[in-house]
Amino acid sequence: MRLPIFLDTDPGIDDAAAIAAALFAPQIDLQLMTTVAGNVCVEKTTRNALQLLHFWNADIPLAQGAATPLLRSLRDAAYVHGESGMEGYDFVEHDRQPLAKPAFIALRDALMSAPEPITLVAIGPLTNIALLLMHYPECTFNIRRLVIMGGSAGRGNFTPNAEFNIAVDPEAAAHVFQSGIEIVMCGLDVTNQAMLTPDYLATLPMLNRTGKMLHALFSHYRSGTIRTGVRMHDLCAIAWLVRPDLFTVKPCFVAVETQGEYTAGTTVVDLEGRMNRPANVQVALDIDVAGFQQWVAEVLALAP
Ligand SMILES: [Ca+2]
Repeated sequence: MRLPIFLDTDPGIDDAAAIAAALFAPQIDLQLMTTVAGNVCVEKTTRNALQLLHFWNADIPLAQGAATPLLRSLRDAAYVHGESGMEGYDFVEHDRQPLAKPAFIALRDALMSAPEPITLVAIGPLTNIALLLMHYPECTFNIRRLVIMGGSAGRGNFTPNAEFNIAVDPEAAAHVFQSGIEIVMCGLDVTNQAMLTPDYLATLPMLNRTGKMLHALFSHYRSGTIRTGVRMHDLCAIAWLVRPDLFTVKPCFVAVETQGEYTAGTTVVDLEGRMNRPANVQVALDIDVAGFQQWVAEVLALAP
């Protein structure tokens, strides 16, 4: 039986690769997509997500989510993903529209009517997930777990200590991490290792039209280059769903710093149990990189 998931995303170039895997990994049943402001503003992440669904002719409902973090103004990552958020490929025009309700309500409605518990996957800032849990805590009975790309047990990639997705909306992340739902955190500890090699990238344009499109996007990506390899941060969260055996995971207490003048958005990961608090997050600390690369190649080969 395929694993039913709802995917919250801010495409985003590595998001595009993650969406491809969520659509074409045979073990996954992608039932709902929601967008959030992050890599670029939410109008652009929504447009990008709809363009990707149209590219793959995928009939997945999509709801647009939060335009800003809960309390802060948006600081985006257009310097990594280009002005549009998905620079490098000319997608065709289409008339697809998002659902006529905001993401956190679409998530509530879909969770309440799902016949079995759903795995939430969040690969952008956690604003929509926090809004869902704040407004509709009754939904948690039907959340199997939340798998995120975000955070770090070590250093950051946006500020010295904070990873981008958490740093954009620390208050949302703090609420989600304290909510009591089961959380798997694929942070920089694994995602910085999750490189696709230049040799593999060079084969993508010949693989299929998905490979051609992703190669064009990767050529404009600034988290690595097509010549040195690209980091597939968001793809790690999808990989964990299908191949948890590729990851070394440790249950830890994790808090999100929201007050620090220099450290807001830091995930404080209590690896040694010094704070004597119960573990609230399964933290991915290591990844079998060769196994990951092989899995990515297998999945992308299944795409059109
Ligand atoms: Ca993302």
